[in-house]
Amino acid sequence: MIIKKYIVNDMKEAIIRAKYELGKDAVIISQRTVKVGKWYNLRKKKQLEVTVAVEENIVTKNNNINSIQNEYKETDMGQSIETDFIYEKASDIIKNKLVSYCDLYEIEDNKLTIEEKKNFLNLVLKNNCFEKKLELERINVFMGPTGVGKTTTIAKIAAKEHLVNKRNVGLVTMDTYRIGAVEQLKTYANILDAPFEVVNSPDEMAYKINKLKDCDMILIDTLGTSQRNKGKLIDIKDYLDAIEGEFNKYLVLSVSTDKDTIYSILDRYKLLNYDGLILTKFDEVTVLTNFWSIIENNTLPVQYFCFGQDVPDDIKDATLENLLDYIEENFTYA
Ligand SMILES: Nc1nc2c(ncn2[C@@H]2O[C@H](COP(=O)(O)OP(=O)(O)OP(=O)(O)O)[C@@H](O)[C@H]2O)c(=O)[nH]1
Ligand SMILES: [Mg+2]
Repeated sequence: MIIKKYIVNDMKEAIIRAKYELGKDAVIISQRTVKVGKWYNLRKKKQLEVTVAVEENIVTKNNNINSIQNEYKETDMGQSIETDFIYEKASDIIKNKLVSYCDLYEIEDNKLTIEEKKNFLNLVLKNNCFEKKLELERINVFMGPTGVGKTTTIAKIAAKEHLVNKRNVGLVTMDTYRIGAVEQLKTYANILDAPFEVVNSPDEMAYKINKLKDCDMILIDTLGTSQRNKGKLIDIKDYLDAIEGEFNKYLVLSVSTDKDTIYSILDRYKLLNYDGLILTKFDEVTVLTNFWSIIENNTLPVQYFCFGQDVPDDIKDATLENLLDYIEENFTYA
């Protein structure tokens, strides 16, 4: 068996070169993307490493490049091979949009090149929630279902703002409901040497925030609550209504939550008028189904995404560039 690797621009080039050098019986046994810059940067194309094998006794070097190119067109080899990883992982809705796009331009779906599919995906995502960003307000509230990572995310943002942007960050919690919740945020406040306040009732809100008047940035933690518990959502609303001035409200969602539940959270939490999203737990999922369903059903800005428990490292700005890099690096071929 002869095994050979080719670094090529696309599968078509690999097939042509393999058939030229190893003969028509050469078979592709694997392909992987090799990092040469970033693929969505049109000037720096990413390359494919394609591994090809052929039985030693049937290597028949074919010098007629035209006949190979014709043969490529006639076979379905190019189409049967896994095309583009991120496109493959995209949801049916996004793929259907691709089909409509092809109809619009009268091109057949399977005739689009990998690069065109990537550009299309880029376009779909760009029209969506990653291109928008909320103006950072001085006061920021984090809300969402239990255990999605609200408090941990606050600690990550506080640490980054404190260490990198040298901001004087104040931390506030109104979660006096869950045992240990106050201590959890207080521990992070102590580590950062950040001022920390506990708000026990809506009446205390304005006063406690005023105590942090020297802070450039205030991050407020809320108690986690099921989207189905309207009573608790209304309790949180009472606290939020007591905040004076402008502030941002982030809904924190885990991409490990199933998509029907995500729809319901996006819907029921509207009661609290969230302005943007933070997505957590990318490291916990093996498929991106829930992630796609979030971006298909949300037009509000996604501000950050989180991919682990480490404070402050496992958070990034949810730019399209950062997200696609993360997806590409961390979700391996099926
Ligand atoms: N794997 C993973 N774990 C995370 C991530 N973010 C937070 N966690 C973990 O999830 C658990 C819950 O995190 P918390 O920050 O306490 O979640 P919360 O939303 O504040 O929870 P409640 O206040 O109880 O509603 C902790 O074990 C965190 O370390 C993430 O992006 N990935
Ligand atoms: Mg919490």
